[in-house]
Amino acid sequence: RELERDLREAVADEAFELHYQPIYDLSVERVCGFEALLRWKHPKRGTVSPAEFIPLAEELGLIIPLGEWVLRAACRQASAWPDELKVAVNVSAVQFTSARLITAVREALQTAGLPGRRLELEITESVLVANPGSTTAILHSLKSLGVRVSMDDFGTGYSSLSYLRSFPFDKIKIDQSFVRDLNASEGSGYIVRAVIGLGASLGMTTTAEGVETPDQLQRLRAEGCDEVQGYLISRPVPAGDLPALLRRLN
Ligand code: G
Ligand code: G
Ligand code: MN
Ligand code: NA
Repeated sequence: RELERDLREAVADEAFELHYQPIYDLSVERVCGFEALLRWKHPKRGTVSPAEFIPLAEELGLIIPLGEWVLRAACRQASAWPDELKVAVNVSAVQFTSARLITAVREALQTAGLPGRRLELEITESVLVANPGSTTAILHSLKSLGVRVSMDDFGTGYSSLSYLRSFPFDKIKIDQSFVRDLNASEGSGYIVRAVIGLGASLGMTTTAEGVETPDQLQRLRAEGCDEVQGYLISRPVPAGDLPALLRRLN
């Protein structure tokens, strides 16, 4: 397939770019970090979404070099930001269980001179479902590097509650589907409230994703959510736009 050949070439040429979406801390009303979101600048198709090419990269075994490129690029770019800003990187299932993960994270931090506490790794529930046995050891190895770990897209997978109890997550990212319905459906409001309460009880930070309207933001504030992320604050932007974005938001 054509896309397959192009992706192999793109990984070899590192023809990717990271965009960054701010994560906003409601307790201090400031940006506390950015989530790195991968973009492929395809010569003919334009920008291709990771939702399309990550599954293909996993299938072709390209996710390891690609994921390591993301880690290196994110750590290098974050090392130029003010010290209070963290960078969050998404880790796919295949990358999470690869034998190289811990080494790759350690090397990316070292090469960039970035302290581990400034890196957050986002892992989805589906990753845990696929590898419950090895997960605890991997998470502890990451945490021994000072890195924080977040459960991404919380509420969309399976066995969420037992996973929260069993695994040492620092943060819960409430899936955008619950935030979208926050003011339209009573049920979503109850779920968001329950997850924020659960996070607080377990000593985990809660971040609401996909915040698009002032009403949603107001509700999340009222419920005591720690952090928000979404188009209302900002869409993901190229690294060069971050200084102006920080001036506008902080
Ligand atoms: O940025 P966007 O909304 O297009 O992202 C689509 C999906 O791709 C999301 O699920 C997001 O988590 C995932 N994604 C974005 N960047 C990366 C990345 O660097 N690595 C992995 N594994 N997934 C990513
Ligand atoms: O799976 P993950 O949560 O990592 O994916 C983040 C995805 O959500 C990215 O593709 C990002 O572009 C997208 N996103 C971020 N903020 C919003 C938002 O406010 N609304 C919508 N619809 N998507 C968003
Ligand atoms: Mn994410
Ligand atoms: Na998410």
